[in-house]
Amino acid sequence: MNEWKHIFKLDPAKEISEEQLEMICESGTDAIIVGGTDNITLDGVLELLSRIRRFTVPCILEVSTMDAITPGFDYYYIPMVMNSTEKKWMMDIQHQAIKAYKDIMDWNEIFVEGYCILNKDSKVFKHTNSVIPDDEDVIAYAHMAEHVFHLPIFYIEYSGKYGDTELVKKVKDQLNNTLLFYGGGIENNFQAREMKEHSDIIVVGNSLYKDFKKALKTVKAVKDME
Ligand code: 1GP
Repeated sequence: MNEWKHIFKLDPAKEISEEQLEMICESGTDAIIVGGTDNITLDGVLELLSRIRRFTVPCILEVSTMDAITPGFDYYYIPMVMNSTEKKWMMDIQHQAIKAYKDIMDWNEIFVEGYCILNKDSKVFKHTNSVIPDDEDVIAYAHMAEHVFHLPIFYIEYSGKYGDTELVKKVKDQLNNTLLFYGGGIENNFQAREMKEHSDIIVVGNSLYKDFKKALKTVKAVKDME
């Protein structure tokens, strides 16, 4: 994961054709995350997993509901929403999941993400009752992710909206061990490169369902960077 630059995020509740899925999986992206906020069902997750499994690209489940956890993925990402006002999104759901599944959990496959959600209009922001932090707050969350919780990933999430590059850069400058993921509103090569410049890994989601060809090109855009 330390060498990765680009990840596509696919929503099991949204339609993607076979042809498009093949192009995504063979695009050269470093991994596919299966994840979303609304209408995530075990059937939907399993169906998408089996379709992606026909290809060799690493496949990750980003766990958003306990009901849709299944074996068979290469990795599991577990979000902890640091700027939620409710403790359950930071700790309690994860606690319950570990209580239920600890005997079958392989910690080599599991990575916890410190999430900071910065688009107040996104579904995930509302769903998790988050609040918009100022820049100093975000930087403090990044420090907590790295130094308090020793998390492998700090995720700046603008889901659906292109974010503040200056803020992303400020956060990146503070992190040494924790990887910085950026996701939100990346639709073209310029945005992909700009955000990759300031983060470790960019995540491209929605634009696959809006302008597929442009979204696909973001892989090469960041892979060609030095
Ligand atoms: C969403 O961060 C990802 O969880 C990607 O955001 O869907 O806006 O590309 P977009």
